Amino acid sequence: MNNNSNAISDPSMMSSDDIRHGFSVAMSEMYQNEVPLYGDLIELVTEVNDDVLNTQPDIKAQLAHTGEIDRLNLERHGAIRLGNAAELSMMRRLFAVMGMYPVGYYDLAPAGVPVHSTAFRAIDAESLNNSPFRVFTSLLRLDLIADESLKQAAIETLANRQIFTDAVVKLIEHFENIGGLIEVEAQEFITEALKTFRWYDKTPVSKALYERLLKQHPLIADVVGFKGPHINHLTPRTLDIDTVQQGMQARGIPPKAIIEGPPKRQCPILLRQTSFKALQEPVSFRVANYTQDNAKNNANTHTEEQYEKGQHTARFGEIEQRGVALTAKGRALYDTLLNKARDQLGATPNESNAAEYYRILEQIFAEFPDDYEELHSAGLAYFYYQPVDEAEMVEISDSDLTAPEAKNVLINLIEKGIIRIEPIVYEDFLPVSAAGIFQSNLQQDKQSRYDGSSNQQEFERDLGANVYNELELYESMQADSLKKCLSSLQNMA
Ligand code: OOG
Ligand code: NI
Repeated sequence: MNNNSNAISDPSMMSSDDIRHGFSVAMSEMYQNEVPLYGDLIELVTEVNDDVLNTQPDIKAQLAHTGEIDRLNLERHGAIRLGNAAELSMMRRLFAVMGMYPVGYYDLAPAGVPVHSTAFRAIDAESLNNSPFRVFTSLLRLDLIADESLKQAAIETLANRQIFTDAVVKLIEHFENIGGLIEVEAQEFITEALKTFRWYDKTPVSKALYERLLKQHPLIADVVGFKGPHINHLTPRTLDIDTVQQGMQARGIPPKAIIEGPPKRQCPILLRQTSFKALQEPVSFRVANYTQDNAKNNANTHTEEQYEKGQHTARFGEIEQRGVALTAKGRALYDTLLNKARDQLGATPNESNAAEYYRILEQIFAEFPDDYEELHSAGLAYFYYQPVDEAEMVEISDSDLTAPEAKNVLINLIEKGIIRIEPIVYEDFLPVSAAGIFQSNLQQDKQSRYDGSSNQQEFERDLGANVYNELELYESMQADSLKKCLSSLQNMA
C-alpha cells in the first residue's frame, strides 16, 4: 500500500493529497447546493473560528505550531452507509486513490444501530495537514434483521444496484496498475466519484417495500431504499462548539438536544459533536418497473417510469470540535467517566434532561486532568515534541534517553522550557457519540440494542483489508516528533 502519498516519483502524476483536496472541495460545493442549510452552518462556523483566532492568541499559536492553522477552513468529515461487501471493498479502493485508508473499527450494534464502521482518512501528519478530509463509512448489518423475507428482499435489491460508474471503476483500476493519475484523469476521477455520493430523489424500490424497511429500522430504509450511498452529512471543525450550538438556534438551524462527547474544558480532549436535525425531503417512489428491453420491444409501452410522491429523512449537517488524542490509558479513563455520567443520569440524554446531563458530566470529568503538561506526564494523551527556538541549549546524551528514565528527562526539559509539547489532534471518531448522531437523525426515539456480537474480522473480510489501529498511528507520530526534536537539539548543542 502506498502510504506516503507525497512520494510520487513521476512528476506528471497528481499527488493523492491534491486529489483528496479537490474531491473534498467538490463534495462540499455539491452538498451546499443539495442542502443549503449546511452552507449557513459553514458561515456560522467560520465566523466563530475567526473570532477565537482573533481573541485567543494561545490557541492560534498552538494551531500554528502543529500546522493545523492552514487546514482549519478545509476541515470536514462526511459519512456514508453501504449495503454489502462488494460496495465496501470497492469503496476502499476508491478512497485509496485519494490517499485515504481505513482506520479504526466501530461497532454500533450495542447502541441499537445495525451497522459497523470504519473511517477512511490520511494517516501521516503531513498528509493530514494537506487535507484532513475523512469519511465515516458504515456497512449495514443485514444479519441482524430477524424477518427472513425482508432480509432476502433487501439483499436482492442491493445486489441489483451499481453505485459506482463504469468510468470511476476504470480509473481506480488504472490507478492501481500505474500507481497514480495524471491531472486530467484525476479531474475525471473526481467528477465520476462524486456521482456515487450525490442525492437521487427517485428510489429503485416501491413505497410498500420502503415502508417495510423503515419499520424494521430507518437506517435500513436509508441504505436499501436508494440508488446510492448519498453523503448524509458533512462536518466542519469549530474551535468553540458551545458558541456554535447557541448560534445555530439564533439562525434558524435546529440543533440536536445535546453536544456528544466530553464536557467543555480548558484543554479539549478527543471530540465533541453536535448536529442540526435531518431534513424531511421529498422523494419519488418507483411504481412501474419497465426495463429498457420492454420499452424497446413494445412501441406501445409507456417508456416513462412511474413514480409516486413520498418523503424521507436522512440528511443533516454536523459540527465538531477536536482535541488531543488520548492514549489507551486516557481513553479507558474517558470511557469509565462517560459511562458513570450516563449511569448517573439514568436515561438517554435528550432535550428534557440536557442541563442535568451537562452538570453531571462536568462534575464527573473533574477527575480528568485539564492541563497539557499533566496529561503528558500522566501518559494520558499524545503530544508532538518541538524544540523551543529561543531556548538555551543543553547537552543530551543518548544514554539520558534510554528507558526507563527517558520520560523524566523529557519532563525536565519541558519544565526548563527547552522542549515544548503540542497536542496531537484526535483524527478519529467515538462510538457512543456516533450512535447519538445516528439516532438523533433517524426519527427514532426508542433505544434498542442488537445483541449480535461485534465482528471486526467479518468487517475486514468484507472490506478486503485490515483496518489501521488508530492508537499505533498516534504513537508513531509522537515517536517521530521526539526523534526529530532530539536530533535537532543535539545538533544545536
Ligand atoms: C454516521 C454517524 C457518525 C460521527 O461524526 O460520529 C458520524 C452516519 O450517520 O452515517 O458521522
Ligand atoms: Ni459525523
